[in-house]
Amino acid sequence: DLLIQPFQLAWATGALSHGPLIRKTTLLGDLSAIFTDGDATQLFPDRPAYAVDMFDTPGGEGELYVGVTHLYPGKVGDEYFMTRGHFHQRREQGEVYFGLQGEGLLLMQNQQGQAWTEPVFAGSVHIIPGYTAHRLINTGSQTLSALAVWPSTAGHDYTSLPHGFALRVIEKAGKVRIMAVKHG
Ligand code: PAN
Ligand code: ZN
Repeated sequence: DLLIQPFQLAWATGALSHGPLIRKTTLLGDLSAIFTDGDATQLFPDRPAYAVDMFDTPGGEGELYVGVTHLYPGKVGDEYFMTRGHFHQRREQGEVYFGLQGEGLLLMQNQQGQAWTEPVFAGSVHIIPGYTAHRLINTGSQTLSALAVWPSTAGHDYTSLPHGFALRVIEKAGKVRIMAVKHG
């Protein structure tokens, strides 16, 4: 066949189509360890916090995965909904995120513990370097959706931030505040 139809992405919503898909939904109840008021996640443990849709494509050395994260709006206490966040198991492997809809932040942190954020919005492009943990945070009132492309061999390491990320993002007096975390 000389003309193969491509997969499709609706840029305004992040809806994927025309290819085999996998969806993984993460519930609030799965995330008690990441929020300051973790116990509050158990009030609504079955509420979806985010969903990741991926094209079910072959992995392997040199291959890339494409997926969209839909992070729903909400807060746990005063802390905005966020993804679990991770380093890649293959530490040197980076990733690119593209903001599609909604408003939020991409929190990044290097292996020296330095952390910073970038605003995520429709049209934003984020080059996540290797050796850098990353997490999305939804500071808006709509779903935050971001497209991601990453090496299929990257893997997820959810355990190597023993103290969590060094920044937290909360709402205070109706405003988004980025706070440094103090470890005792
Ligand atoms: C993304 C993330 C996705 C969900 O596809 O996996 O946003 O976040 P967590 O994996 O931290 O729960 C990605 O960064 N892949 O490498
Ligand atoms: Zn990643």
